[in-house]
Amino acid sequence: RFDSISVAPPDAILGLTEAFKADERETKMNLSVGVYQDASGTTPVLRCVKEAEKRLLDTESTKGYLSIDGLPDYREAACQLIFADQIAAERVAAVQTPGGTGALRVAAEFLATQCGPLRIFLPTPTWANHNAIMAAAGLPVETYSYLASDKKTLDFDALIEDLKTKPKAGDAVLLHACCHNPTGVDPTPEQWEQIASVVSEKKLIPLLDFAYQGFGEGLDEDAIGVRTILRQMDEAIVCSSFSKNFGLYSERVGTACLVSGSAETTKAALSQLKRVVRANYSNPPRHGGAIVATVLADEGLTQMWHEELAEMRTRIASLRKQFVDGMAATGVDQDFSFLLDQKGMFSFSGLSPMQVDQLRSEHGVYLVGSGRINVAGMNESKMEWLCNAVAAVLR
Ligand code: PLP
Ligand code: TYF
Repeated sequence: RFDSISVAPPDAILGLTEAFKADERETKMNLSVGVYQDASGTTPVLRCVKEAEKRLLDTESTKGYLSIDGLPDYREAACQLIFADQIAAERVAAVQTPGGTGALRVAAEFLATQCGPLRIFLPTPTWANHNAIMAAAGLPVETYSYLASDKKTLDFDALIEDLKTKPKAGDAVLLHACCHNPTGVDPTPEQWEQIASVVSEKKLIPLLDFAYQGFGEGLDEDAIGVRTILRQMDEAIVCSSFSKNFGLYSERVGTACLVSGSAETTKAALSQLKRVVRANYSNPPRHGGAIVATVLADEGLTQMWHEELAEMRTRIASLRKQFVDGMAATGVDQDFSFLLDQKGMFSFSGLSPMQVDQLRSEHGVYLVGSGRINVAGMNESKMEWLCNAVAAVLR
């Protein structure tokens, strides 16, 4: 029976990192997967995380199962970061999940089983895994316009028009809370107000994917989308992740938060979220959540985290600038200054699939086929080399 199984296509992004590792060229650069690399080219363990781990090693007294919804201190700290004091705790049902991906899957199964029948609307383009996660949970997927045809800016009129005309009351709409993946193009605060009014008027369920809090402009600044929606509406689901902002990629730490209008509704929703969790992975892993809870319970470690996060954020902005300047210095016709307005790790470079192929085969620079660049994978010491390689395929 197993001999009829066919080979599944590799993950369009993670597959590239395997190819990159196998590439024997000495000078190469991985700008595919969304992972932050420091100036030495490594993805560091944050100092605040190391310190929290030391403390945990001394104080942790059990490896017993966590409850289905995870560590209470973790959940409280995660919700505080997302909502600040805007939402009363009794209105938030939160479960600690294995990463942002786990949060999205829990949210999607919750929507499919508790709010259906409904469809979910994803922006075009979006993170490829969104489609897979929603489909796996049994949610029919539809799309709404996002990126303009220049591939550099938001087509806001088309977005609003689509949200007004395509979904029906009760459908869900997935919004990237900040640092849109793969484009780096985010709505302005005024645009968030308008998005929130349409989502509210149309009685849609907002599902906010918040995987990059702190990578755009700052922890609170990046929460503006979530908080604007929740000023205009009682209900939303937020899926957050500590993979990027704590560098806890492999520890799998995220949160699915459901906000409702009343404590009673929240209680019922939490019981259903826990039912989804039980049937998937029973309860979340302890270590990553314990790290986050330890850091955020300690003023000194929290301060250290803020500094380390700010360092990653400002370095990415500086890499954007160096790349734009470096490309201008090569003398190519293309102007890359649009990268300066974009937020987070990613931007579309505008390179065609053929140019992306050529960049990989001739120069050892790995981008995703769409031309998406992970700016956080660039490196000061190899910037000139990178710009020359990109210029070579543009000529
Ligand atoms: N959502 C978006 C938009 C992402 O880019 C990612 C990236 O990994 C995730 C969710 C999931 O993150 P995690 O690694 O925490 O599962
Ligand atoms: O978009 C990215 O690069 C990150 C990491 O299946 C990632 O979100 C990529 C692909 C994938 C899981 C995570």
